[in-house]
Amino acid sequence: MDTRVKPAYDIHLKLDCTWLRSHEKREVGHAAMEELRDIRSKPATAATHCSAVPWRDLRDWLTLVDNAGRLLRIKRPVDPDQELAAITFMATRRENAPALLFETLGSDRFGARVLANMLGSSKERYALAVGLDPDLSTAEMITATRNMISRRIAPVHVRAAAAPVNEIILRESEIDLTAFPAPKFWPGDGGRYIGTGDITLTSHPDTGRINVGVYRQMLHGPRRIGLYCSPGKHGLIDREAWWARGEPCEVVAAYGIDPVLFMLGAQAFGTNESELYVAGGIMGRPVELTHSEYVRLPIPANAELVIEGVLHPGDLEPEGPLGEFTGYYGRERSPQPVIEVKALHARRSPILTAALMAKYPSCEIGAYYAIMRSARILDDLERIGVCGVVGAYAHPAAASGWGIVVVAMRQQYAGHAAQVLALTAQCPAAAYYTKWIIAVDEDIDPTDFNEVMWALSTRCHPAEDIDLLRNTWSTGLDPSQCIPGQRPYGSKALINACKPHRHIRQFPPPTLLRRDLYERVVARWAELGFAEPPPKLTVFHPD
Ligand SMILES: Cc1cc2nc3c(=O)[nH]c(=O)nc-3n(C[C@H](O)[C@H](O)[C@H](O)COP(=O)(O)O)c2cc1C
Ligand SMILES: [Mn+2]
Repeated sequence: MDTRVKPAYDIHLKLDCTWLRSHEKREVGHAAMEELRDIRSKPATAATHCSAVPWRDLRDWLTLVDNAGRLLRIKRPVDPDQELAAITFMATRRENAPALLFETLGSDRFGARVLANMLGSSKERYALAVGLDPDLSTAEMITATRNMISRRIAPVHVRAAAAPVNEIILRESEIDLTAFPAPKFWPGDGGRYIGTGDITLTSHPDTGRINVGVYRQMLHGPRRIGLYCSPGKHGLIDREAWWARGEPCEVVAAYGIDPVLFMLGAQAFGTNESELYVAGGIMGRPVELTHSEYVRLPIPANAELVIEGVLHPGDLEPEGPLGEFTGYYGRERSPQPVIEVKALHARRSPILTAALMAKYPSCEIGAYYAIMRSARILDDLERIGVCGVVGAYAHPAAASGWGIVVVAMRQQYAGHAAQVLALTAQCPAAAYYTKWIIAVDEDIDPTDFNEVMWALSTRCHPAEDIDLLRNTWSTGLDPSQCIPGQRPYGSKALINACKPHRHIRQFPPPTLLRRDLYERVVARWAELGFAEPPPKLTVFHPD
């Protein structure tokens, strides 16, 4: 099935990896050239993997969202100090709320706008971002995502003069970031956050690999921004490597960014892998970068607002806390590195992307994250080689997809469900945080909470079917693990909600429709007066 919508334009980009260090230019540049040739040599609609997304930047994508009726422009003045977050939270207490473009913001002196709930709980906006049919089911989007996330396309370089982000360039003392409507979200937040729906680029001094990470950034002053990277994050590894050499760590941060770079910046890949290549693979076209002025990193050519800066060893200021994706405040205020801003690039009336962290469905880490995490869990299980896994879903309502994973399987032998549960619980994509791993049979759609509740209530015998793993990988952001001064050792419940394998032959048959009757009713559905389409049933009474 070609699930991609057709690209709206052709790609004609000049390839020039001049930001790369000379020793890797040849290799990476050559690979990129090969991949571009590959893209161009095939007709755009020939196969799913070579069509590009039908947008070029955040503004283009917002037009698609607007045309789909999923963008609300708020023209009335709104205070970025907590009021913007309050409106966003209240507007998103139901699933599939529209994206919110705040066009008039108190305290704004730059003519900036703020986009909130960019993706949130909307799998349709995820589909519009990655070029899928928005009507696909969640399970179909997970399958398509597995395909896309495995591709790599090298970024390309566009001339600085042609880069939209260079409409306005300010240097050193010309810069005053307090002119931007950086939101304060929750009453207990430690300050205004210019960066939440952001991306931060750093490089590793040994390899030159450019990392893209979403790390929060608190505004300290006109040219000073706090950068919080938690332990193990690649931005922190890069920073420590530069500082170990006695050199400052250069960074580029974008505060208004397209949805694919935002989504990829929040996914963990290998330490030596650049998210820029994965983003290209997902978009079916290269990420466009351009030259910076001060640092040796590239800047995203189509971003809305970008800063170049440096982190100096020992330059720390108190940072945080911030209301988190768990629905609680995160870590205590602590000294964190500060970016000294050297240059600013912006489009006119830039759109800052702000990510509200809150409990579902108000959290920016919602549908997209659940789909991507599920895709990567299924990739891991396939790589391990366990048979019979037919689906998985990391439900977004479970703390943005971190808390619960449901895995659907075809039971093939005694002990099979226990094996799938244990492997799912500890596979790299699912091991962090996840507390509840639930195995269901293949007739249960793991993305449908009602089906999962049914399986738990009718096929699971708690005294027999629950095992615990102790001292597992977790995070202090889990409020049940936040004892100050202690490392976060988590635990996991493995819940077998499959039909008991021992008694599978005696297990009562479920009440199912006969297929011929289902099809007859589907044919009569409209005639019977139903306006909505009939439900898609896939499991029927055996003939
Ligand atoms: C909106 C949002 C805010 C985030 N804030 C932070 C943060 O402040 N610090 C952090 O270390 N990770 C944060 N993350 C998670 C990282 O983006 C994620 O772990 C990502 O994998 C980091 O990239 P890396 O793997 O290249 O280090 C945030 C994610 C999102 C979506
Ligand atoms: Mn990374």
